[in-house]
Amino acid sequence: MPEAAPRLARDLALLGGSPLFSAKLHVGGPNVEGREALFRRIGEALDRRWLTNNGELLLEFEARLAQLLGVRHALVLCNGTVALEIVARALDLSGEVIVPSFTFIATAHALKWQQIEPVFVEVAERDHLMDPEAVERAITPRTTAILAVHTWGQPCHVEALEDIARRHGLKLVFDAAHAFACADAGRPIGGFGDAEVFSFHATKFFHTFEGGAITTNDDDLARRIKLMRNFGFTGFDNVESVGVNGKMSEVGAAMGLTNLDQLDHLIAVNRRNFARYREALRGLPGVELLDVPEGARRNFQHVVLQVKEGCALHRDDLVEALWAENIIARRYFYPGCHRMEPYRSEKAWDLPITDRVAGSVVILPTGTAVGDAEVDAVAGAIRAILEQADAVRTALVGRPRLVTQAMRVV
Ligand code: T4K
Repeated sequence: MPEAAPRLARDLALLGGSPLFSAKLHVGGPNVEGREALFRRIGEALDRRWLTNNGELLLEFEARLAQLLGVRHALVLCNGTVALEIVARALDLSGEVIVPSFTFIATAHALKWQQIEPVFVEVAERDHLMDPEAVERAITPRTTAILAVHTWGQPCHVEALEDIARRHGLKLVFDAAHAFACADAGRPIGGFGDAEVFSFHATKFFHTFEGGAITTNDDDLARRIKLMRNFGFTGFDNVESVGVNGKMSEVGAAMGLTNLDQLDHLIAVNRRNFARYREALRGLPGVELLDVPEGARRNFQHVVLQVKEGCALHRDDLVEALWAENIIARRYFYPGCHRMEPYRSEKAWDLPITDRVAGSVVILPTGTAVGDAEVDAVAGAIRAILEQADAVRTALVGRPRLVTQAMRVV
């Protein structure tokens, strides 16, 4: 392990040098190990001519997930967002549901899409997790549930939230999109609250191309969810409830099974990258990695750098300089759900801590596309950019911003 990341022996790209990486280094570059096993499983599904709807691979995948997570039911779906919507329906949520604003927009949209009002509350600056006291203050007669997020794979304040939910007669759901294979004091994430929801999107360390899962120990809820993900069908010609198509195909399940075989390896890679970032960035003034407590069971898929007050550069300038190097660091979850439509037009939200956190976070690349050399190069770039803060700031004046110009395909 190096004592400090190497300095860049070249000009920063923003200052006229060529980019450090010749191709873009992404946050969330998918893990693509185990191709032989994947292709074998897909081949078997093709041979069976059974491609979706409770196929053999899906059933095996669900059984292995339930065992791994220590839950009675692990129901796999087409993505995490639809999984959240189906949970909201299956639990009959309505009125208002309390959520953090500092989360991916899908957490809020899944509610809104079901005509439920997300009520945004603050997170704690220390860990970016929803503040239970803020939750309690936000409860009104219209509140039906709390939807908490295990942000960056850290367990929420589960006991405090369970206590609040019990005292106020509210449902409790966890958005565990980041928290696959994580645990809270030895208990796997997956078994808390009424249900937990995972995302297996391609950019997650454990993925099924697109996909998600709902875990629960409630047999009735599991039955309703199973019906809802398949149009409400109970038989070939019988529909028992309103439903949607939330199914995962056998190709997705094949990827899931293959990634389950790789799980320990994928976590080990992330853990190693995280440790190397931590060493390489240690003591660098103005920035700090969000740490993971010793011995905590985490997947280490998010390397969260916080740009502190008094840092030589503004967070956005640092990210801009990294993008110039082809290091596509991300500003998750800037600017916060409360500052995006439709929510920002509906109410003047006052969430100063969320604003501060959303304005300070930089997510760095990790996963199997990243090794020691890449970690050292990214950390070295951060160091060099901060050391040349004045020149970087001057170079950015009047220059079109890469980060805000990068439009999504619509
Ligand atoms: N709740 C929470 C707390 C979540 O974080 C998420 C999803 C959800 C719910 C909803 O779950 P899903 O419905 O997605 O299953 C990404 C992911 O799309 C999203 O799944 C994830 N959270 C969120 C935190 O990050 P974007 O908008 O940054 O994704 P995208 O597709 O633009 O990809 C990010 C970068 O990864 C790209 O710049 C390029 C790279 N990439 C992407 C893909 C798809 C690749 O290199 N290869 C690829 O195949 O949201």
